[in-house]
Amino acid sequence: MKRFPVLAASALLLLVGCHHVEPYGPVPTEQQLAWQDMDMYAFIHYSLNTYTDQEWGFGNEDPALFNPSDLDCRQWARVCKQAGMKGIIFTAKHHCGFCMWPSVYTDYSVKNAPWKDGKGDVVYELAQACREEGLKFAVYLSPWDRNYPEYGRPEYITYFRNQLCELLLSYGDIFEVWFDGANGGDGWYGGANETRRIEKTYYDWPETYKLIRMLQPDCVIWGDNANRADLRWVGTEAGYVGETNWSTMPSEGQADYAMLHYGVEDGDVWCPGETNTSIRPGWFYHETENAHVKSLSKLMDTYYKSVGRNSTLLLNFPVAPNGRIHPVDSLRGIAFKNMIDEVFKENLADKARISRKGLTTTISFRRPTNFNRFVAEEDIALGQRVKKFTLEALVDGEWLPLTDELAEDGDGLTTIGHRRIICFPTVKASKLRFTIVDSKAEPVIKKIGLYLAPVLTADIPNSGEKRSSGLHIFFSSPTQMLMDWDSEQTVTGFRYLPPQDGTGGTVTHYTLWGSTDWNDWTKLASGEFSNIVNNPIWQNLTFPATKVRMLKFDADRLADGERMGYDDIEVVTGE
Ligand code: FUL
Repeated sequence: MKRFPVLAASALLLLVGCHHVEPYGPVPTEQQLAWQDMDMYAFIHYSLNTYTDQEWGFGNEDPALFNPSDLDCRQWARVCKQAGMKGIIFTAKHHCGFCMWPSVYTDYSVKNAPWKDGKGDVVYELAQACREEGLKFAVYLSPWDRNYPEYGRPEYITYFRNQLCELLLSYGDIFEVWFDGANGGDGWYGGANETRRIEKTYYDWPETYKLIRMLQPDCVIWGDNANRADLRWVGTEAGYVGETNWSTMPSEGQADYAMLHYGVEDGDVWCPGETNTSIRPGWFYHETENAHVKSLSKLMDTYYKSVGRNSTLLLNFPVAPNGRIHPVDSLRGIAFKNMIDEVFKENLADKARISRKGLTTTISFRRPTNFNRFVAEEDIALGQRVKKFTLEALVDGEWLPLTDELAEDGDGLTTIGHRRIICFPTVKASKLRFTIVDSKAEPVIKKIGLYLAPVLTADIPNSGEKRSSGLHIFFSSPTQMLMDWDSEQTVTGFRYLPPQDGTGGTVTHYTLWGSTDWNDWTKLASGEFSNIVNNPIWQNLTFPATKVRMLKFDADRLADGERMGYDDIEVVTGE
């Protein structure tokens, strides 16, 4: 493969001269490249556990428990799309063995549940919904099955592969298969109710991988066993990978935490890390966790420590017992996406002069400019090359070194890979100097960027649920408030009480929108709150009765401050 450097508007190729560049070391396959470009995609955990309030089902839970009142895969897909996810990986079968599709190989599935009189197929409905929303679709098929009588014996491997074939042949394109590492132990096993241990070679993964490659050639395989798959676990479910994250690994052998978390610099195969975590403490829904959905700042931290560290982010949204993603999770997910857009909306380097001398690139501004995020991307199709770089900002005539404030160790300015985001406190500088000081081969940088993230990567005061009136309120940007009921309401009015304590953020000009699906928004009202500054009393908006599930209140102009403030909000519902 030969590549020629191309110079695009916000892209800069940093090379020693302009010539053919040969790939160096292990490089990604087309499938791994396409996967890496997805950046963020969702996990959805939903099974009988949702109805037993468990994380791991034993395998003897009654299928009669599966009878959601309002299961709506389109709602899941819409929420995930609005949250910036490019695809969904669904727990088609979790460790309990209950199949969310009507597998012909077992009775332990939706076909024996009351939902849709046993005629339903959640995998099918979700695959369809993903297609409609332009999302990719993938499956989690637990290798450990605590229900199946033959688990631990050779017969189970045939059963497992048969199920895999059903999933890979009946639901269109599958972008990833996820084989969880939890394996063997106690379980129901068809009534045996015992502990079963398995050998490391029990699953014979190479054969299963061949099957997947044959049936779904574009699919990537996630696995954390000794037979290297296409993607690796990052050693934790807490949502971060090492700041030094190599996409290479040894082709064989069990990997320890350090290898998973940091990759292996001299590994002989390309095996990038996927960072998986849940938007709330558990993978499955538990009502008791409704107040513990991750905050916006926690989610941003997760983003910087995954997508910003040469990884992807697989973010889990559990489905609640009614069959829908809970409004707190959906609002938080959408706020997360809006905040990412806000942070990266303007590459300040686009407006600056960029010069290069050797392996140093200098970005020069006409006048001192505030920034606090640096982004660099290698052309990983040619391999991951950069080992170490430095960043310096020219502030008042003095070069100050910048370091990664999120790094656990050292300055954090190590390898780059697909994308590296470096966060540091805001500097007002006339120049930024980026120097590659160590590289395995000549570096091929395809993009650099400088951004100014709003101070708000912390949470906005007053956000969160407003339980008293049943409203779930969340800010998706400093000037946008979202409300979600997750059930249809007829709204006829909206009331806004500006801040009463002089903290600022009074909205003078507004637009109020309503929607039933997060996609199509109807303008309900817009205009100016007259005399609100001098007389900050309740402001009342009335409009024709409209059916909505969610409202969006935009502050088009604020009297003071940069973030919307409010003392109270009320929505008038009813015909
Ligand atoms: C874990 C499993 O045991 C959890 O239940 C969950 O599915 C998570 C994604 O992987 O190891």
